[in-house]
Amino acid sequence: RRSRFALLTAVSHQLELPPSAAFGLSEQQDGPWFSVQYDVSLRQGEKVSLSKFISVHTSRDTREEELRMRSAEELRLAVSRGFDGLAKEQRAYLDAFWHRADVEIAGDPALQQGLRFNAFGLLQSAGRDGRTSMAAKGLTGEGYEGHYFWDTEMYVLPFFTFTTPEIGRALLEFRYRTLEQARQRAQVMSQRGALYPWRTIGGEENSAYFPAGTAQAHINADIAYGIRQYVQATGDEDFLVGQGAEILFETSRFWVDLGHYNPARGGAFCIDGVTGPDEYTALVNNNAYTNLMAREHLRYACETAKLLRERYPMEYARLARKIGLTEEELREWQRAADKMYVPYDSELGIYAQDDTFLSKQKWDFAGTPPEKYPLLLHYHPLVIYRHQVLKQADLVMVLFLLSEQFSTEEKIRNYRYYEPLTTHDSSLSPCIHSIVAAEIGDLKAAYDYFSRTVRMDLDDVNGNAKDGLHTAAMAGSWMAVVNGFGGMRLVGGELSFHPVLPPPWSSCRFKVMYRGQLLEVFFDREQVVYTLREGEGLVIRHEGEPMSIHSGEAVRRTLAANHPSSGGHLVS
Ligand code: IFM
Repeated sequence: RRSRFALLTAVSHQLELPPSAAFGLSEQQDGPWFSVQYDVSLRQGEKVSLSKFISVHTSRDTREEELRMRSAEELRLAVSRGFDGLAKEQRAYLDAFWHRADVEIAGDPALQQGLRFNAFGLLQSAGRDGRTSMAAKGLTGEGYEGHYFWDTEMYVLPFFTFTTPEIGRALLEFRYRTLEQARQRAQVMSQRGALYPWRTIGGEENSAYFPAGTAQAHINADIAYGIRQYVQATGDEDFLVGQGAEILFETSRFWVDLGHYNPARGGAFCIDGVTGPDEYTALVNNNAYTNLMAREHLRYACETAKLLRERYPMEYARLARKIGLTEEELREWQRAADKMYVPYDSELGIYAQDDTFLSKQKWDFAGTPPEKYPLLLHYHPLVIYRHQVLKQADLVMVLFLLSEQFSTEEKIRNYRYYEPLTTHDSSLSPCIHSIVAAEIGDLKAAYDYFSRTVRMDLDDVNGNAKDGLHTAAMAGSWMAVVNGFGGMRLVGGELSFHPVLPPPWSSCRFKVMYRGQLLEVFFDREQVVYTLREGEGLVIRHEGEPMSIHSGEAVRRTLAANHPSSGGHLVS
């Protein structure tokens, strides 16, 4: 009533009867309930079939006064195509989807089923019109009130970027459409630029509990990361020039205004009073994930400004005028990035999750019985915040996202420190641990974490599937195969692979779209075969070695026996 959002659902029935069958129809209305009853007399062996055609229209696409007319037309069209015609169209659509998105694993039917269930669920729930996104629970339940989170850019978007890029673009367009609300939000927070809401439907901030809500400013950097990945994977500079750049610039302004050059840290750029991805640690200074991702964000904004200035000077001038962008600001973004503070503990040889995390008391895991998990349902947040305990991947996540910035030894040390402190009380956590575990050669952990993710909803692993599916984990299961076992990374626009097969499987096959070309990756224990299914040719890296693949060509490589990941052993 308040939003004046109107929705109209219309139904048309097509009843097919034997010519001689007697037939009666009655319609009833009881308050808001409307029903239609058909009475048909049949002889044994005769059959009756009822096709139900349903249309759904909203005032977002059609003016409210025209909804009835529009629905009637749509229904007429649907009935004229008939069930078979519509099913054929749907099949063609889904065949095209599976052709690019299917992942096949041989030797594990239950996990195979989970992967397909997840891909299909993602497709069903993703917004495609640039005005809607992907709710944390998709369209499947009322958990999180239908809100969109960072789950979209960091989990769901990669799946679409690499399989169905047109949906990837639509998800990012949603952020452009809601940029104005993000600008207003930054103002409310007394900052310049734009701050995207932690949870939203229409673009406004809908978080009630700010320590694990608005304080998660990393969402700005997550969106920037999603834009970069999408643009590098698709080559869609049209999106970057027309929409992405404005998002990147406005959100960069927020960072330089939020942070400060701290004399107590040798003049390094510090970001205080934020919450990182781990929601069991709140309102901290210098969350390493946030600072590393903000640094990347600022760098990419500077690169984008340079690209636009050189290649799209008119569009750049127009945008700079529109948002009042100055050269001085660009220098400031670069300076903040160059001087970004990243907390590091040289004694432990690891990154500190934030300025105070490592000095806190460790959570008493041995004294916490299984029924006390998830911790958030049994302990006051303040109790949890005082301890070294994680709800979900935080520093471990950035080891994957900015993989090229850490050595294998660093990854191992950091993973070994944070993994035992992580409860995985968030469904967003196991898939990320699976990916990093695969990279450092702990195949058993990688496989266990993957198994926990891939059937999360089919087996109701977290006991809350009644509230809706876990879309981030669903997309995370795709990432665990492609980025984890397939070892795919996109660095500087270059696609690389480092496949390793977990012991229970006999082979794995997936495809990725890259700059309009479709690459198939098949690997078993001995070899990997890269085949360019669509496209003229591309250059990728296999275990660091550059290789060209031409149209229709299959290139084979023996899998290296001495890499930490291929032997399943662990470098310590
Ligand atoms: O966005 C996530 C968050 O990281 C953990 N709690 C649930 C949110 C929605 O899935």
